[in-house]
Amino acid sequence: MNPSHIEHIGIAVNSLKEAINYFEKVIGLKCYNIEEIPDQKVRTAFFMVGQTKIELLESTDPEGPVGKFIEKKGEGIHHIAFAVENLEKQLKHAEENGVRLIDTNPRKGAEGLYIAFLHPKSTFGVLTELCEDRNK
Ligand code: CMX
Repeated sequence: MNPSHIEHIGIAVNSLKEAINYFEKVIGLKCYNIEEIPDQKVRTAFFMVGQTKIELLESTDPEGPVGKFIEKKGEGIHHIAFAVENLEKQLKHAEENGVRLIDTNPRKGAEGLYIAFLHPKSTFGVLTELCEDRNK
């Protein structure tokens, strides 16, 4: 797939407000965007570290993916996202190599990126996201 970098690391949190406060006051990063993604049932907050973002995820619905994750495992790292080109081709490549796809087609995610998830049961327990920036 030749990812160019880690696009972001997603962290599931109970309270966006409290987690933003920690990342700003203690780590010293600036939150530059807060965005609600209704179809993912999350509110997100973004910080930049070099080329990589930290994406905080607060659930807006206990039945959503992040709500269920926190219920089962508690707060913590939820997923890792790689920046790739030609997302359709990368999904085909993953599938041909026996990886279970959550999204068979790219869809619009946060910050206008095209995204698709690979199932953690076929990626060594790590929910994996592929992201393509088509505005580059
Ligand atoms: N990382 C690792 N394992 C995970 C996981 C995660 N983030 N989320 C769920 N799992 C595991 C569960 O622990 C469970 O394992 P066991 O069967 O061993 O108990 C298994 O996957 C099934 O979990 P579940 O709670 O029954 O949840 P579902 O199968 O309904 O959904 C998943 C799991 C990954 C398919 C779903 O969360 C999903 O589609 N995620 C992709 C979308 C997403 O996460 N969106 C939020 C972020 C949006 C954004 O960044 O923009």
